Amino acid sequence: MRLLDSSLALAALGAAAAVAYVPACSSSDSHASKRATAAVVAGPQDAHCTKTVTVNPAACKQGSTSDAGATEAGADAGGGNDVPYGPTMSNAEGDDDDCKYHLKWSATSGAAATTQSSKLYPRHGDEGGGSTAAGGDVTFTVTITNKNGGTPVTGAPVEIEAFLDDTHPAPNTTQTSKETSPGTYTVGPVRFDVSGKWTVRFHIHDECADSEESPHGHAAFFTQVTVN
Ligand SMILES: [Cu+2]
Repeated sequence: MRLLDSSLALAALGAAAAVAYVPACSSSDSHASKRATAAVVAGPQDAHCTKTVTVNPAACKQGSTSDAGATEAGADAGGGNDVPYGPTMSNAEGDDDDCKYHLKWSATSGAAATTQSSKLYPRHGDEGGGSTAAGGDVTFTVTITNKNGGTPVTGAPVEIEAFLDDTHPAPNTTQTSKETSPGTYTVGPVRFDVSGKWTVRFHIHDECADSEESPHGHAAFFTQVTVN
């Protein structure tokens, strides 16, 4: 998984470099020619955590190190039922499934047609299935703090998995994540191809083992998407 991510990152860099020599995306680019907005869905306030788990960085590498591809892909296929994910949450903040982190998120519509091509970007549990369909790109901002002490979670890889339902993932994009201030990350683009009530799942430290005290965590929120 880490090797794969690295090669993807290199591929992404290569793609970015190549794009730099090409005139800015023209109106003929059909991949992201729509505009999407992703709004918070109001609902019951998240209160699923009855405990606070303190992350142990050393636990990142515990367990199987060759797992990621096989084990997680198998376990997570389809975002299905045998996955240790908690329920998708409403509102703009909540705790991760394992009660390690607290997240607050917002979304910003990106300019249409800012990407020239789409790449498969397999992440935890998402080994493809996305398309390169047209849609609108949205960038998410997420602020992550440790539940224990409320300190910012810095230097964390953050990735987003988005899906409308079990059979409709978001079209592929090459996501990047940038920490703009300690514990606050902009992640995207995420492409939405149809309107509806989507789930956006933030993956934190996806490179780590998915154990009780590992830095690996996930939190999923509903977002009402409008594409036009
Ligand atoms: Cu993950």
